[in-house]
Amino acid sequence: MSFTIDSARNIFPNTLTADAVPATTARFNQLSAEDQLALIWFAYLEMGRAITIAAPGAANMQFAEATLEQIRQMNFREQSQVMCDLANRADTPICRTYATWSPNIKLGFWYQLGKWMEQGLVAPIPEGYKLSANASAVLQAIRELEAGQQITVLRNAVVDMGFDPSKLGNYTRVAEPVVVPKEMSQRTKVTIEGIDNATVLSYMDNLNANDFDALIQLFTPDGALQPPFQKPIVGKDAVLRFFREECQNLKLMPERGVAEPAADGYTQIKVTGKVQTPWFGAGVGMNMSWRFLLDPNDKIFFVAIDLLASPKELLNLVR
Ligand code: ECH
Ligand code: GLY
Ligand code: GLY
Repeated sequence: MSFTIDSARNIFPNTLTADAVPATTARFNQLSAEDQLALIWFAYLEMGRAITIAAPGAANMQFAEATLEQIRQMNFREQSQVMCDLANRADTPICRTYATWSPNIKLGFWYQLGKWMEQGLVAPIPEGYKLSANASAVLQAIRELEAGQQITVLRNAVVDMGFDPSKLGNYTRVAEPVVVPKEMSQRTKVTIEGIDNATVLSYMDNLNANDFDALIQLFTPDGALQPPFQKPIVGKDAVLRFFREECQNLKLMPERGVAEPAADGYTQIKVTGKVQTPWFGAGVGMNMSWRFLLDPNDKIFFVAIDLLASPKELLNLVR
């Protein structure tokens, strides 16, 4: 029996992922648009007391600028309508534009609207707005998550807003420009307790250096990458596009791992450690695992990246 992407997804089945994230997202999605926006506003204010969101880079904002300007010119009623349309995934010109943006552009767009809401330039959540009982319960559930899970729920909420991209037909994807890879002299090398596999070490180092061309060469032509809470992205072209659009300036800090032979000369390797996003830097360390399945030539046939249920899972390397 040789591996398929589907069978590869089941390596290291004892990995406990943060199920609270999709569960909370599902409850969030049941709420009215007004409740969704108000809930995120309250969560954002509360989180902002503990952690700081980095301002989006200019490169990131230029693509949202025209839409942001258009919204800034509107009156409060129209602005509230646009925000509700986005939460409702309505079919409007702005919701269609939003659908073409990469996650970081969507996040940068809301970052700017949030600033303008604070400054009184964009319609606030009405004073004294009272969340429904369900929305209050979802907000409470978010409060009880660890920070890495909280920011994942927020990111997912933002990514899912706007018109459904799969209904757009042919369109041009809009993402921030790809940065040049780090200078060789600026690069760092990870060490992972229990792991000396060169492919896994290069994966971490190349991703940390934004060297996506070197990174993609570690994959088999039909190789796949499964981001947290998503279906696998299959094939070198699609994986490379994902790296360029969504994986710049991440900081991977793997800590430990285990490697063992699998069927047909393959090797399965699980690594656990922390990951930082450029949006929060050292302020939020996400507890992650990587589950690699390497072919007999040590090329990556499959890698799943998971957000772990708790810090305790960092020590769980059983298979
Ligand atoms: C306001 C009210 C109205 C509604 C809204 C508002 C604004 C909300 C704002 C939210 C901002 C949220 C942000 C969240 C950022 C989260 C980032 C995360 C990143 C995780 C990345 C990971 C990467 C893992 C990977 C690894 C690999 O090896 C391969 C690649 C990859 C308040 C106005 C909406 C402003 C900024 C969670 C885990 C390790 C899979 C990528
Ligand atoms: N400040 C985070 C980003 O632009 O990706
Ligand atoms: N997907 C990378 C980030 O949001 O920082």
